[in-house]
Amino acid sequence: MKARVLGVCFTITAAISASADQPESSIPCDESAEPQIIAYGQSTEGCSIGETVDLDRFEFLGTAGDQIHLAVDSTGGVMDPLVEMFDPDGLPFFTDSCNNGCTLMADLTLPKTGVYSLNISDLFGDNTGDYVLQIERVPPRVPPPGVAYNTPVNDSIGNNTDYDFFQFQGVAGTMIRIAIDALNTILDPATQVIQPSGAVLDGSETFCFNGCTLIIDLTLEETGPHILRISDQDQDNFGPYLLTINCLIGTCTDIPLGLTADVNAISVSAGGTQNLALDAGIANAGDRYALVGSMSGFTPGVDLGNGLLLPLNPDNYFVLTLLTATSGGLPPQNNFFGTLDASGKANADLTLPSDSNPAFAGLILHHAFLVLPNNTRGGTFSFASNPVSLSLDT
Ligand SMILES: [Ca+2]
Ligand SMILES: [Ca+2]
Ligand SMILES: [Ca+2]
Ligand SMILES: [Ca+2]
Repeated sequence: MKARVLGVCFTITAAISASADQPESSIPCDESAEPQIIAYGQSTEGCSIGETVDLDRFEFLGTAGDQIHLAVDSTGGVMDPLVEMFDPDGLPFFTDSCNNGCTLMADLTLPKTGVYSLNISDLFGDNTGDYVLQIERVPPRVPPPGVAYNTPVNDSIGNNTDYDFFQFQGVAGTMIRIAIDALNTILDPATQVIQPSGAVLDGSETFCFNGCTLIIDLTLEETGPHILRISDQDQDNFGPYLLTINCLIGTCTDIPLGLTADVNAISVSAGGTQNLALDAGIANAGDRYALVGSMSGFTPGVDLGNGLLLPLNPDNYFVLTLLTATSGGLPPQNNFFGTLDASGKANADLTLPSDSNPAFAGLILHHAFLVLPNNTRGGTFSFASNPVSLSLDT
């Protein structure tokens, strides 16, 4: 969401740190273009049950076995969201509702692969009101940013239904502390940790209320990348928060942080630079990488096989960044193609000169990087980073 991305300007820091918000994706509702396609991780914008008997249609692509979380937040205060879902064969799959401006939430496992239909209306057809729909896959397909131990991260639950995901490296037997400080008076931080096996870590599903700091100590049971989910309990509040993961007992190692930016907005009139830090981990030391971009969003992205997703939607900018990759990128881009150092890291930047074309204002660029196939790996991609946004302002 643009407004939220812009709000990040005040977190600008001199050094590259994990202080910037991860991007969110939304689709504007269009009553005349139903059924509307919604991708995992997206929320709707401007949807409403405009008449008591209105019904809004959506479709999403699901894969058998996907665990999804569905949320419909009735933001107008009175509408009773009724959700009716049909599987790819058109058979009823899920129906539920709640009352009086509530948030309807459901965790479901998809039985089939294909296009699911989802209808939203008002229970009993006697209320109207705005709402937000969001469908998340848990864990997400878009690679989440990495979090290093003992390194604070600022982010936010951008709207009530937002789910934020992070990755950290876990070592079985170590004890860690996850602390989430809600930076307003209404956010109710709620968590879940998903282990490398896909199982939820015992004791990791917890929350506290009303701008609290949630502190949980967990003994890890598996070694490998863990996913941390942060959301608002009951999905009826939003706000910024500060996250830190600390290692309490044992030796904890950091996960590759993926792609990190120092700023998320540049003014086209004043100009500026977005510094990008790339970290694919030591397993990719000495390999070639390419930073690629999109002007049309990061989800659903491009499936690279091998369980990897490049979180960028192909468009003209995407093609242009690919074509210019071997020369280091487009003219404003520096080191968009190169070789990772002995730690699997690199730096790149994108500089917009002052008095750039005012027509660029309002654009949101997304970038992510790929570690390119090399012969020792049999020609497959080995790493795709999280997406990072850059909002071009007036
Ligand atoms: Ca409608
Ligand atoms: Ca009703
Ligand atoms: Ca968020
Ligand atoms: Ca809440």
